[in-house]
Amino acid sequence: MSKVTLSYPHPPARPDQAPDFSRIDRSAPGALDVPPLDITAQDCWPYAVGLIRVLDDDGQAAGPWADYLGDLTADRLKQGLRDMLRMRAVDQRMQNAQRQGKTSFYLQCTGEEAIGCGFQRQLGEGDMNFPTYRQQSLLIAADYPLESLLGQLYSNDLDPLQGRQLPIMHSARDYGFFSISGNLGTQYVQAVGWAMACALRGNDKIAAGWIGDGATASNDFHSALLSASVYQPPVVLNVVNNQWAISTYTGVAAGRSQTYAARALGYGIPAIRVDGNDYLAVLAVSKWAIERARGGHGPVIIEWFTYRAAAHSTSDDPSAYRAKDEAAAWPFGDPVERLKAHMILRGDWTEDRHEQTWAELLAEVAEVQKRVEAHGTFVNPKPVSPAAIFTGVYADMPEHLRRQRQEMGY
Ligand SMILES: Cc1ncc(C[n+]2csc(CCOP(=O)(O)OP(=O)(O)O)c2C)c(N)n1
Ligand SMILES: [Mg+2]
Repeated sequence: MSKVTLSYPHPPARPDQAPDFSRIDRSAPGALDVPPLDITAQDCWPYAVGLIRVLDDDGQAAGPWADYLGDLTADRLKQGLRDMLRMRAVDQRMQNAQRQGKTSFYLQCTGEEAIGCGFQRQLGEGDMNFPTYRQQSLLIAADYPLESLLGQLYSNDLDPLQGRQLPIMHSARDYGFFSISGNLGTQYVQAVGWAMACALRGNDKIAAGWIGDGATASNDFHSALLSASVYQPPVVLNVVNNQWAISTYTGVAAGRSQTYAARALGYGIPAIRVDGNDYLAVLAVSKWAIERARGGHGPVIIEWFTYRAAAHSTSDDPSAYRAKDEAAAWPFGDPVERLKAHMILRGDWTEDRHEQTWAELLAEVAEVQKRVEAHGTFVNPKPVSPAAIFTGVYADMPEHLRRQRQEMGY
């Protein structure tokens, strides 16, 4: 009998089983200190396999990362909570809009709101994100107009891309949000390239790449890490580990690597792993990583440890492949509930104000939605002019295209 067998990773629980997160280590907030900005990859091992946390289970902020953040004003926390709630309101209403047939496709980021909302609030003007389709929270926290966000989803004349892209594939250069590509992984190499250009220009801007746990299996992930390791550009490389890649359990992309952050160490890139459902931990580590990149210390990888609470997209049904109550059993809770508990503990917030704010934000989104839908939806289409195919590519339209446009009668 051969001793050689192949190993196949299996999720800890399938639909007919109880959720099981016993494999996850929950070290206490404060277990890890704040490393110096010029820390080397060799010294990063504890940070790459540990987990930075600030909020404990009762909503208390504790430890060196809380001190590093300094005193956060009540307004700052309210802004964070409103960002996350606004994100959730948009997700809920757009999910429903897809179910009503008004748009072809939607994809929620439920449970992951803290990551983009917190990170964006630490970026500076002119910094550039290279996001995936699940970082719409970056746009919310960049105060991107809801009219443009929703217009893109309905592909009507309020869509800045004029219907040229799949709904959810936003592009907003002025808000630090590079065009999303449907091909997973491509944005990681682009982020490194952009950061190299920032260094060459000496403009003190940085780039931030974003990738999901599943997409770290792509060649682009490794090419990006190698280029970042060689040229040391100012880039923050984010891995959002939400435990699933559609129906594929995260263990398939991880293999025997202890964490995704640990992958970076082989490339000589410092890495840090963070509780992505802890808004304060997100603010603290984002601040550290962004300061580090801008300070000329080279690339850094952040693994955001989180859970995809909703379906992959409107085309997916997770009840077919994962335990029913898995989201509720996630050991790091829900980011909105955790920040809310912290603010109530500080005396800055109440349950009533929370309910009232949620109702206000839902009403705000519903009002914008109504206005945007008047410009056309899938059930009430108002197609953009065919002449739009001639715009948006050339600054000066070549002669042959000018002729073709005239032949079309525009
Ligand atoms: C190059 C490439 N391969 C496959 C796909 C199909 N695909 C779309 S989303 C997805 C799962 C990605 O999972 P992950 O990277 O964990 O991101 P998440 O959806 O969890 O945010 C796959 C395989 C694709 N879009 N591009
Ligand atoms: Mg994933």
